[in-house]
Amino acid sequence: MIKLYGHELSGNSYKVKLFLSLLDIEYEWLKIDLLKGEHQTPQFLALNPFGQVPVIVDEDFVLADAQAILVYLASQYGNEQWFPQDAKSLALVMRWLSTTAGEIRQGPESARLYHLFKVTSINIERAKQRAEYILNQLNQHLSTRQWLEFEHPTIADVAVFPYISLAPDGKIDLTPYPHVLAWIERIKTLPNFVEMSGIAKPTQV
Ligand SMILES: N[C@@H](CCC(=O)N[C@@H](CS)C(=O)NCC(=O)O)C(=O)O
Repeated sequence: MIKLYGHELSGNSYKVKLFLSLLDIEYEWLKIDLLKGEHQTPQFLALNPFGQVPVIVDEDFVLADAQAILVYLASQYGNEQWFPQDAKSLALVMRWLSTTAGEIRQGPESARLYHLFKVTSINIERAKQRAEYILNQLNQHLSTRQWLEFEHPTIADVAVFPYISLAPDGKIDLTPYPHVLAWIERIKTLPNFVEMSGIAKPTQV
C-alpha cells in the first residue's frame, strides 16, 4: 500500500490526499508533525533531504514534491484524462504545475504562512499583491471554461485548487473572483472529494 507522509494543515500534503481519493486508491497516512520539527529528524531526511512534506513511498519508490507526486500517480494509476500525454496537452498541464511553484506559492500560499503560521519574515504586502495578480489571471482564464484545461479536470486543477481555496486563511478575500469561486465549487462536486481544515465539502441542500 502507498504510504503518504504529510501534515493535516499542509496544502501540499492535501493535494496528494485529494488526488489519491479522487483515484480511489487506498493509502496509509503517516503524520509528520511539522510543528514539532519531525521533518528534520534523520529518519525523515533520509526520505526527503529537503525536509518537506509531502512524500510518498510506493513499494521501493520514494518521491517528494506534491506536483511530482501528482504526475507519478496520474501516470501510474490514473486514466489518461488526468494527465494527457500528447506534447501540447502535457505542456498545458505542466504550465499550471509550474504556476503552483511560482505565482501561487509567492502569493496566497505565502500570505497563509504569514497569517496562519506567523512566518513574519514573509513580505506580506508583496504576497498580497502576488495573490491578487494570480487570482485576477485565474478569474479571467476561468471566465470562458469549466476547468483549467480541456473539458474535464486534470492534475492541473488538483494542483492549483488547494492554495487558491485556502486563500482566506491568508486574509485574501475571494469574493471579487466569481469564476474562481464557481470552479472551487465544481471541484468539490467531484466523486470522492475530501476536505481539509479550511476547505469544506459543499453544504447538502
Ligand atoms: N515543492 C514542495 C514544497 C513542499 C512544502 O513546502 N512543504 C511544506 C508544507 S506545505 C513543508 O514541509 N515545510 C517545512 C519546511 O519547509 O521546513 C511541494 O510542492 O511539495
